[in-house]
Amino acid sequence: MKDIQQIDVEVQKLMQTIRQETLNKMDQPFMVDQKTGRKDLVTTVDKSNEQMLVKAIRSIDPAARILGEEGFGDVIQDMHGHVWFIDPIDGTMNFVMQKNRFAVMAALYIDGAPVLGYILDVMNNQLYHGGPDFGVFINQQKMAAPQNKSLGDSLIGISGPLLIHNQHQMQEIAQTSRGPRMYGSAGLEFASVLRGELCGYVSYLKPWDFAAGNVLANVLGLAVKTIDGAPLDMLSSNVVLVATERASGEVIRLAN
Ligand code: 2AM
Ligand code: CA
Ligand code: CA
Ligand code: CA
Repeated sequence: MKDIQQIDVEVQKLMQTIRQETLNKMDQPFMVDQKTGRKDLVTTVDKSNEQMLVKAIRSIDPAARILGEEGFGDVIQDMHGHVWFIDPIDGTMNFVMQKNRFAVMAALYIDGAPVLGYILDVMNNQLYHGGPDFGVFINQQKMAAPQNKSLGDSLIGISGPLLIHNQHQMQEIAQTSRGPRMYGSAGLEFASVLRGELCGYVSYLKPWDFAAGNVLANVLGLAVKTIDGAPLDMLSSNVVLVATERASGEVIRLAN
């Protein structure tokens, strides 16, 4: 069997191929469909990216079982063995409305343990990648752990629905911070927390939205939990909080 480092090198290359494909497809007409309504979209680019990713990951890692947002992977009911999570376009609304501020994500867990994570910021050509064996990199540059900032001295990412409906006291949490931010791509919001630009990010997310970010955040010493302070369930939706240790405690206290 291939070792993790070999898989990592090949998936880094794959992400560059996907980036080129995505840029090419963006320049041509593509179809946009509604999933559950006008705020929940899927495009032909989401679907073809996922089909490409599934095919390539199966050839790179024959042991892979794959959970993809658009359903071209496998049905996953347990975390046994090599489980991949893929999000072919994260921030589809931004992709459609702005052609900017979206990501492609993939992550590998082995027997439930986080092993590899990839967040590709397509328009900025920045690949956040790594794992517990390697550290975290932006392209070839190693990232340092962000400072342990407090909520009161920081910006915080909060998803639109949580803030608008004031779920989990999000308006009080936003008031306590220096200001809320809302980027519309879970992957890019995780990346901003990795960089120390946000002290945290909170949103209701599916496994493919948080799998890659969780791998990278753990390596950099950030806390990733549910808003109740519980461990994430990798096979269901969670209100996810990724934050510095300090901000994580503060947000969980205010939210509950
Ligand atoms: P997506 O674009 O891959 O669907 C902001 O919408 C962020 O939340 C995006 O990262 C988006 O991922 C994610 N998200 C999760 N569930 C969503 C939903 N039901 N509708 C829209 N976005 C959702
Ligand atoms: Ca979606
Ligand atoms: Ca997503
Ligand atoms: Ca998606």
